[in-house]
Amino acid sequence: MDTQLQKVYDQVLRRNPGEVEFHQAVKEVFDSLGPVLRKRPEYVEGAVLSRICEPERQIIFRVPWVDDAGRVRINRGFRVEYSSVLGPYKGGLRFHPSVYLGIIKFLGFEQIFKNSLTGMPIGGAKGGADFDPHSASEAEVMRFCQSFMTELYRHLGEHTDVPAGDIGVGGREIGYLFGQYKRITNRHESGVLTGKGLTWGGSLVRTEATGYGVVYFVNEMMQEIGRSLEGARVAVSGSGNVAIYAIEKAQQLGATVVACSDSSGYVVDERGIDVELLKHVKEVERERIRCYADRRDSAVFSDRGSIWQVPVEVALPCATQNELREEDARALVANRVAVVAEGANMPCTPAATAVLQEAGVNFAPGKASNAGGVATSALEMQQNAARDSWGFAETDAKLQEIMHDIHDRCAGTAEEYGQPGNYILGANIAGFTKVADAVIAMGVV
Ligand code: NDP
Ligand code: 2IT
Repeated sequence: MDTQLQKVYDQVLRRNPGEVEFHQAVKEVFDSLGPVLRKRPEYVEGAVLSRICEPERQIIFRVPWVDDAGRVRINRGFRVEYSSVLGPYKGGLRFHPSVYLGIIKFLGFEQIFKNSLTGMPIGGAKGGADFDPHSASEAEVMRFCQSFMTELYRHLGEHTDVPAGDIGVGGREIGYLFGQYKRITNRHESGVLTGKGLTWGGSLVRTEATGYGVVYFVNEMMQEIGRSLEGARVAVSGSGNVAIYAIEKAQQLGATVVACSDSSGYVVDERGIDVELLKHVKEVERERIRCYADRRDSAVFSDRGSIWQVPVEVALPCATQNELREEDARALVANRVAVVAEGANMPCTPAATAVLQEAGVNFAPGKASNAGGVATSALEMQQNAARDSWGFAETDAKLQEIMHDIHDRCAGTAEEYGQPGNYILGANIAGFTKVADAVIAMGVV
């Protein structure tokens, strides 16, 4: 790493002890920025990097609620408002037992550059709680969301901070959160959250957007190397919002998705995943992935080894951070994978990414390939601001255009910096320079 960058990185390590995912996310971006600092000394003089690494505001709060047995339960809630230079703070909420400040900060940091890449006027943020919706009843989830919003509402607003979903926060949770916001403030302020229901300010395509967007991005990458998704074998990890719609779109474009997973294991289905059955098992029944295999003759469940041992041309990690490790990358390379695109945030470990890049695999980092979700959130905000709602085809066309533009921005920047095909470098530099220029323009604030 460049010495200027190393100094700032050392400061990040000192200031944020133990936050390993945050350190990893910062290092991944910094590893790309050496050539930029050589070209633009004003970024060093203006301490732009130190400023970007320090969130504008970090909110940590108690979330008290009462479970079905009448016991008082306490969780910890977070909202890290990272950067508002490009627009209001924007980014999802994650409810998962693994959540702590380091996870929220890594996600918020990534979100700054992702949101910049979308070309939309949105800043970066992330929030959540160490709450596990899987082990809570419907009524408990509602009470938890109400308590969470009872604290968070004072920090939100359509021009201030606009959360959405992430792991463990889907349409159901956004409904409870919006209901409580509306009740406390006495305002039907639809632009305050995205991922809303379609009858109360939600946007068509937002549900599908992240998964569809990943596949639109992969389509662009494959065109670049003279290949196509038609007839390709694909593996998609996870079976949540991002995974389901990545599977749906990949199959619509002629691929066969032969495997998907959850935290309990994975299924291989050589006939191609039946996405309607998968939706039913995961979204209606809220069941484990094994139930998919129980209902489908062609599918086999496994809780040993890894989904990445299944031979595929295209691998889409869409579950969680650091789920695809060095040995997984080696297995994918041995099976001649051509494209790996991150649907989740930071799903590939640095060692895995290095293996893939050294083997010449076309690799897309999440901040580029999964940006379709937040970009469509920004489209939802546009519709809310105009008190309008657009049709599915129109919104989907905008999403496709946005993914095309992000692809070209990353590919073009990589080429400009002498590393054609390096989407990591392209995404980091293109995402960063737009934010850095805005930071400089606004003075020391
Ligand atoms: P969901 O909660 O809908 O689904 C998450 C999926 O990942 C589930 O199948 C879950 O399995 C699995 N998973 C979660 N944690 C783990 C873990 N520790 N180990 C193994 N599997 C795990 O979340 P989303 O689909 O919304 O999010 C998936 C990823 O995509 C996340 O990284 C998120 O940050 C990212 N993302 C989401 C966007 C969105 O719009 N929703 C936008 C951009 C990125 P199980 O049910 O067993 O826990
Ligand atoms: O990681 C992400 O980009 C998201 N979870 C979506 C955020 C949003 O505001 O739509």
